Amino acid sequence: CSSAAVHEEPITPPVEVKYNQLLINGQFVDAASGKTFPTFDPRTGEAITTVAEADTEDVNRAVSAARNAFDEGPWPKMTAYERSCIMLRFAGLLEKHSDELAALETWDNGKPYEQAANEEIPLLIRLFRYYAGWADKIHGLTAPADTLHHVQTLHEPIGVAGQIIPWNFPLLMFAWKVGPALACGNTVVLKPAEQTPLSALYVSKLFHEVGLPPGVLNVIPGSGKAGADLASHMDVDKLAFTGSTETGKAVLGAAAKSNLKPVTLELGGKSPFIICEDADVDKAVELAHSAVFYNQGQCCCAGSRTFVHERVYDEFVEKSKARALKRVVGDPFKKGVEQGPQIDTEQFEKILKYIKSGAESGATLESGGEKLGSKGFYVQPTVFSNVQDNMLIAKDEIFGPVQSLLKFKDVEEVIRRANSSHYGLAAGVFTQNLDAANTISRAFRVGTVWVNCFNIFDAAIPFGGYKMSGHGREKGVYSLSNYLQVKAIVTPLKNPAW
Ligand code: TXE
Repeated sequence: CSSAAVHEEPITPPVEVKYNQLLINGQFVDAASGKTFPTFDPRTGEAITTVAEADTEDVNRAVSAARNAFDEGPWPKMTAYERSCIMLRFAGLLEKHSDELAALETWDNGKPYEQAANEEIPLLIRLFRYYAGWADKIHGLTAPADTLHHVQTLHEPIGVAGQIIPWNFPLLMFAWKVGPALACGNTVVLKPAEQTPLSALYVSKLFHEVGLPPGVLNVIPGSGKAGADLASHMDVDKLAFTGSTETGKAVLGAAAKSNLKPVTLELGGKSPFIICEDADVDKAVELAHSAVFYNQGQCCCAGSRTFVHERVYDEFVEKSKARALKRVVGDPFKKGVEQGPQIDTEQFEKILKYIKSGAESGATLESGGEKLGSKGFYVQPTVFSNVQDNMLIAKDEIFGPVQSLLKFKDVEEVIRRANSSHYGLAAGVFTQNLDAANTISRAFRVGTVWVNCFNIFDAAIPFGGYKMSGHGREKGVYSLSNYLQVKAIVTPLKNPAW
């Protein structure tokens, strides 16, 4: 791959860290214990800054602020239109701070600046405008009863929402969670991932500048311990989590053992991408490449099992290898860089272990396979051919820049193989044949199917998993029901005719 930039001195990020404390009840405060933790620059492995580390006492303080803002405070009692206006003003201010936000996201996460600036920050803004649009359109209905009763429903906020997010898309995960919760009138305690706490603090400060009342949105950086405290808290009414399947199980268990709060989970994936025999191979190679390598391969929906029809398989392998060798890896602040470093040493080691297991289990290493540079967490774009379904690289979520190319003969066979996974998050199919596209899309046991495209995210497109990829849907109209209670109000009627 084209990787010269990895060996150069890191570019100085065009942004400063302004906020590194907990944000509770509208104020930046230190942790009760005074403890802090470092957040690292994935380009070098060196600390960017230290951040206040929330523990049980801080979780309690944040939940109590959110409780108060819900029970007494203005948020659920404001008109929906007033809430919508604050969210719209927030989106406007985000727009003004786009450059700093993109830079902060790149610095803390390692993703290409151009990706953050051109794709993620605009989508962040769009998501808040989308949810601001919903705020004053959420309402119940009336229903005809068999008895002499007037039946109406109210769609009410659930209360205090605990939200735990990962590090791969820190600001987008913030928007997917906070947007619908606030639009529906809930208050929030959000725990960002310990790897990437900076951007959530920054945008939450901006939110308060446009009139968000204190206590409505509290942000508590910290480890998994703070997340676990949130999940088992008796005063948290709803929990939303994105992360690993293993932690998802722990969160669900903690919710069950405490107050049975409803939980939405967005977990891992091992998404199949099926390339049919009629595919335009050049286009399919490019799409399959970006499906798996996007965001350094750190996407829950990454197309990490590329099934290619046997008639085009050899050509596809050659071209995928050539494309991976051309992938520009380097300092994510540098123009034209397609791939930055992985998030941290843990993920970096995990990926290299999977690459080793792929080679040992008999897959053919076509390109990559090594780390890059002497500093930071860079991994070569790696392509394996001759991958078999039972190999670990075809079963586990690697969460890195590793493409597995599998061969298939016919549609029925590939559907069965694509579905034989504990995961069911997303899938793709590439074909010019409408019947094949319809048959395959309907047969996939997954929450999102991309036909002749991949990784298309839009505020209106719901996202979530079947099977062990999770519960519930985020984005789109479906996301609102995660944050609403339905109350039926029944009143006797005197006159059936009226
Ligand atoms: O996840 P964790 P990690 C997958 C991916 C990755 C693996 C591990 O395969 O390699 O998970 O990543 C908080 N109670 N995904 O270790 O631990 C934690 O602080 C409550 C897929 O980063 O699940 C962070 O805020 N919370 C994924 C969040 O959970 C806890 C994105 C996610 O961390 C907790 C990221 C606990 N007991 C990783 N322990 C996706 N679906 O997009 C940790 N946390």
